[in-house]
Amino acid sequence: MLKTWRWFGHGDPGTLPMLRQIGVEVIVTALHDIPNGQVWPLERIEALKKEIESYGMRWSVAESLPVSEAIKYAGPERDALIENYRISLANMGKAGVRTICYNFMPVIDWIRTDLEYPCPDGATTLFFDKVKFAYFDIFIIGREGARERWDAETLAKVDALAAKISQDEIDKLVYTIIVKTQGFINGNVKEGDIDPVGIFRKLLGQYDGISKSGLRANLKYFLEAIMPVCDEYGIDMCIHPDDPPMQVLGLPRIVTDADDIRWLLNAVPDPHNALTFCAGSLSSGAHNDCVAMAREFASRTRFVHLRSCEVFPDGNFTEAPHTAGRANLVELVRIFERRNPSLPMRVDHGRMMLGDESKGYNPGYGFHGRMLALGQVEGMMAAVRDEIKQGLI
Ligand code: DNO
Repeated sequence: MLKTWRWFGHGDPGTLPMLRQIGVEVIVTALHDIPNGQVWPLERIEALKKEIESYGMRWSVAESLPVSEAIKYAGPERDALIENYRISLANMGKAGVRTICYNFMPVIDWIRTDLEYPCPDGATTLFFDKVKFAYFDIFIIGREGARERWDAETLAKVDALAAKISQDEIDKLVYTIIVKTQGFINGNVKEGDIDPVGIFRKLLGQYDGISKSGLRANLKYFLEAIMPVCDEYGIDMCIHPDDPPMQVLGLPRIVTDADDIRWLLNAVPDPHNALTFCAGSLSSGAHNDCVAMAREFASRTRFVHLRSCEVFPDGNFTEAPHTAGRANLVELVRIFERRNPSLPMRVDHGRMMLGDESKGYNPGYGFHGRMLALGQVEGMMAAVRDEIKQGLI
């Protein structure tokens, strides 16, 4: 697979010269300053592409070209937004950036409750605490019917937490769940927004009455509208699985397991309707067998995210080292490397370590932790290529 790296542009403390030194071949990035829903102009795409090439790397994957909420909930401005999306796609195609990672998660993208969870060795990692998240759902958002979503054991722990949680801890939880993790990926709530909870509640309201099948229909509508452009320019639309792969806050999520992915690939059978195989998101659901899923969906996978989660019996989960956890990255490398050695692959959610904590990296996207992970995956790839060469697999 090709070694790619998610780079957040000129504000990213990890610079293009640094990435070149660690053997990155392909940059994964986006025009992060363009507001969600607006067209990505051809000149801007070409200028960024040229700049990346001047450092000896290529830009061939965009993550993300974000899908506006009104496309997901089928608001009145849906067709105008899809038209803008089609123009952006055509511009990407003209510039030769032909792998697009996107997601169809309503309101909220990836969810964690702790961004600096201490590891025993002194590094920090990302963590999802089910009780804290249920507290957020019931007491902070105050969603109608939220208590029915959670089991009795969790509810008892949530009530115990509610009796002792401080205002600072509440503020931190809000900031983590709806600002810090969302802002840097073109989320709906950004740093500096006043009343993030109010904005968030309003967004949730837009999905009232939208079930799983309703959201599926909206995804199908969107894909059918953009596939002609993808066919014309050879663009792969690679959907990112939901992270974590479960229903949250009363919202439907539709890329959570093998059935969902099967549905999606069959509903729009065009080969450009493809998958980002995010081993981390999929492995954070105890119901998912990542190796079986990779075998089944490798032929429609056009982009790979390698990381691995550890899921605990109480439903909490965390990022495991890339050599451990339930995703089984070694076997995934075997599957994808045999299928297509030039598949773009990036490591994801490294630990924060060795001073990266103070440099302003986005959570999960520090330099040293991802560099370590890339080294580990590179070792797996070298061993697997050798297995292939020797005819062992
Ligand atoms: C988080 C990321 C996601 C991902 C988007 C893709 O670290 O994996 O935010 O980039 O969902 O659209």
